[in-house]
Amino acid sequence: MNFHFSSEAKVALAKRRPVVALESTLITHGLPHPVNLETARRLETVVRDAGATPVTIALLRGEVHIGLEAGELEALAGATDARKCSRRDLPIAVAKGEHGATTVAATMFLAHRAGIRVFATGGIGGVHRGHPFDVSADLEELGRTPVTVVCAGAKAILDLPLTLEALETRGVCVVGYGTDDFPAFYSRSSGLPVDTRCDCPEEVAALMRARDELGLDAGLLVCAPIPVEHEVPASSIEGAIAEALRAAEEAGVRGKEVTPFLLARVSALTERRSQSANLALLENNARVAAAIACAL
Ligand code: PSU
Ligand code: MN
Repeated sequence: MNFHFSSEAKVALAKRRPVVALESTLITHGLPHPVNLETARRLETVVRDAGATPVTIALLRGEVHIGLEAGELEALAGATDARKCSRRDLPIAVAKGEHGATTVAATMFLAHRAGIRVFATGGIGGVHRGHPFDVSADLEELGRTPVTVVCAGAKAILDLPLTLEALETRGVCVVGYGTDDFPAFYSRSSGLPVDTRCDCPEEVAALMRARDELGLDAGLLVCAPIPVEHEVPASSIEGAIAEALRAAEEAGVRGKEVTPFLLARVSALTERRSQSANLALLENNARVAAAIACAL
């Protein structure tokens, strides 16, 4: 299948320059318009300023795009009909000629196929609270695709201890970037330990090299805590999360709708405090990912 490459992506990949993949589900399903467009542009700028090339991945009219031109990014952010695409949804969007927004799992898969090794997102999916069989396909993908994913931990709406167990089962090494604790998205620590700590991009590059030399093909999960000035203490957000979870149960929300529903509820309940934290950690992750791409 032919992939469309943005002009910037084409040059950067051909010249083997540092490249950072960015996902698109957070644009269409994670943030409201027009904050989503501003954020998507801002993340691309942050990556460029850090010396790497941003490559936002999405499907437009059923075609895989590795990097979006400015007008394409704007169209995606304004689209109300984009399908949230995890791995299993990709063939559906392609066959039906739909716009598709890629989750962490689908973005990893496509980035890997395009030869991109580093990817920045907000928080990965994981095991849902009270629903231990609702396990995000992000975790499966991390177990089978050698892309380094920079995140602020798993989203706080999830069961974090079970999410770490599921990552261990899948052979995914969880790195704390400048921390010994697994971050909890809106707050810097979940109180749970990571597998190892890296304090600079070169240390992450060394882990990736060792993984490759061993012939392992799992992804690496690099967890950078939200910058301290933007942190929302777990104690002040836990009430909103509990209420959002109750609302989801009551409304019978299931499957791929669960995560967008919970994120929107928590954002509304915290009067957007969670949303501004979300933006701050996304920017931070883009910066860390660019530094890792440059160190490779
Ligand atoms: N992190 C955010 N906002 C989001 C997501 C992550 O800050 O919208 C998205 C990612 O694309 C992630 C997806 O892959 O939610 C997980 O969805 P699910 O739990 O249905 O696998
Ligand atoms: Mn799910």
